[in-house]
Amino acid sequence: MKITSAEFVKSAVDPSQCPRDGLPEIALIGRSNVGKSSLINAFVNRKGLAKTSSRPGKTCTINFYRINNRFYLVDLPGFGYSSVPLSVKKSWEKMIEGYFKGRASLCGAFVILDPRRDAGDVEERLYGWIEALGIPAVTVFTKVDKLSRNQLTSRIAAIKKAIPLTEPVLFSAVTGQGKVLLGKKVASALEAGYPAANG
Ligand SMILES: Nc1nc2c(ncn2[C@@H]2O[C@H](COP(=O)(O)OP(=O)(O)OP(=O)(O)O)[C@@H](O)[C@H]2O)c(=O)[nH]1
Ligand SMILES: [Mg+2]
Repeated sequence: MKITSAEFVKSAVDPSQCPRDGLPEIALIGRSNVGKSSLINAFVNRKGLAKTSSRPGKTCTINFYRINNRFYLVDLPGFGYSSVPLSVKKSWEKMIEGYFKGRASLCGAFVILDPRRDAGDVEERLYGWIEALGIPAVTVFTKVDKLSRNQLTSRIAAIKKAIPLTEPVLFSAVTGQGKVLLGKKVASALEAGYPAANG
């Protein structure tokens, strides 16, 4: 997918603040610090468009990036960041769940996983929401530059035992690996359009 434009449009903390122009959108979801914001920057070739940090908990609102004037990539706060107070964590989770369950323009959701970390209850819940919406779930393993080929293969095999994965994208924001495949997944989610169940 050729990226011709990428712009930050707005941040939202509840559904009423989300864009209403009806463009289709694809959300990036996963635990804190896995590299959701970095993936957006790498994918659209714009360092610093989405704010990133080596400390988890950087993204704390629902952020809309309009790509090619045709669709949104939506950056979400991470799940399971243990250093924020429980009340904040709960409010982020509620915000994300509210967004997910009420967003008619959602065409796809990319679950972002760090292959070095085990997947579990959090991811199971996320895949459950996505399935309930009838939108495609795409699994992306990020930071693959941090592992050897063998390490990566065995980590993915281990994670597959916990959650069923179909053809994950292997991605690195550092080397750019996986950008072409990610573009294809974006294009096919957009092509499939909105699920009937979702308006
Ligand atoms: N080596 C390597 N580092 C990465 C990659 N992607 C992200 N990082 C680093 O991982 C850290 C977290 O990246 P973010 O993009 O801020 O992660 P996030 O998932 O948006 O985090 P929250 O907003 O806190 O949920 C930063 O220090 C990034 O530089 C990658 O592909 N390779
Ligand atoms: Mg982020």
